[in-house]
Amino acid sequence: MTKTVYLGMIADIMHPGLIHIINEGAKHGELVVGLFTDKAIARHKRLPYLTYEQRKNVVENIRGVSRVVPQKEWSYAPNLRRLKPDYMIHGDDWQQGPDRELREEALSVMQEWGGEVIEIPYTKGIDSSSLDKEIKKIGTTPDVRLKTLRRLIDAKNVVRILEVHDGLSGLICENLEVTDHSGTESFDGMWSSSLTDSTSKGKPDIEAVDLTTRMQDLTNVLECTTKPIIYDGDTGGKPEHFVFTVRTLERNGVSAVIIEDKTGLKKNSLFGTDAVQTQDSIENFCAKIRMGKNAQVTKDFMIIARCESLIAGKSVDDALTRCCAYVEQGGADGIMIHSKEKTGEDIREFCTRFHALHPYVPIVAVPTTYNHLREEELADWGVKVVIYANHMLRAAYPAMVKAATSILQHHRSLEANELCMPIKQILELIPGTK
Ligand code: SPV
Ligand code: MG
Repeated sequence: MTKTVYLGMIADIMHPGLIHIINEGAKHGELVVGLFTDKAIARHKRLPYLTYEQRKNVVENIRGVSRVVPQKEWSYAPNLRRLKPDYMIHGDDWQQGPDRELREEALSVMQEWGGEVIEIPYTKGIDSSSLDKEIKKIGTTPDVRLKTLRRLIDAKNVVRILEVHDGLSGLICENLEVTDHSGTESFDGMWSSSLTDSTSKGKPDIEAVDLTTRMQDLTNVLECTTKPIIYDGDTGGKPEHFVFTVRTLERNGVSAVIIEDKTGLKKNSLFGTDAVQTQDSIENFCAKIRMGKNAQVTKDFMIIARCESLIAGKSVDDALTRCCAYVEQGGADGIMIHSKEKTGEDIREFCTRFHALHPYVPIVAVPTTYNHLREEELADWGVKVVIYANHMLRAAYPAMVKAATSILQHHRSLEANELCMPIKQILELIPGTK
């Protein structure tokens, strides 16, 4: 009987190293490729450039591949146990580094039926990680960027978004990674905040900075990043104007706009009931969302309805009634529920109840005041997207004031120097200076 060989692959960027391992695998029998799904990858690495279907299409047309099956977990064990292949093949690079545990597990699982693990020398000089870096340098297209948010929402337990207000904060969101024992953490995308966009221009957060001005600055972010963007659209303005906003954002590759159910002069929500603010009627707001949905060109762009009931001191029931209508009558693609309550209890109640009614509608939360809660806990309540809405600007401002104060106090910058990054470091921060 023909032997079977299992090979797990992401197969995003094809290169000779991958063809080599396919050829080696096929020598031992019928080669089954376990193609990692977006979900399997999302917790461990960035999402592939190609979708699962696109990758599948490429791999099943490579000579030597008998068939392609989805690998839905990061661990090989479930697929190995299901398929019980005679061989599993892998590059010997997993003997070191973070994949060591996967290797141990695969070796012991294969023993359950007397299967064998074949390790072949890793192809030097060409590998997916270095190609990945090269591709990242090229950047992205509006179309690819736009689609990424929906893919992340589908693939991840919780999507982590950071506020950015210029190219530099954009680069932090794009590149920062923190590695600890449980893996590597990074941000999934960016929040273009009305609060920080206005504040960084010395203006109040009252829709005084117009779309054109905000887009000009967002262009700087778009130019040096690839991650998806969620745009804070304030109230969305007049419905007749909102349709143009949707088209502008889409054309620029923004993935989603969030509009809030306020009317009249909008003030920042974190004032709570200290500022007089009026909520729009359910009818009007649904009509505005619908006009936006009808105006969008792509199928992937998202219009997320933001409910201000809890900010306005109203009940969770009121928020639920509104949000259900925004989804059912307005056609909103998601809900953002906002609160400035410190405990997060109102958010917990809203999310658990809304999630039970609409389990597939993504909930967005902005834990600025209830910031003791971790993403995992919010996700347990049904939150899909967590936005850290203002932290880059709030961190930058006190640091700048500190340095400026020191110069005033000492009539020189010697003392401020240690508050600043070294000149060498800032010169090398942005590649391409030299
Ligand atoms: C923003 O970042 O501008 C927001 C979120 O709208 S909040 O400031 O919390 O209202
Ligand atoms: Mg705002």
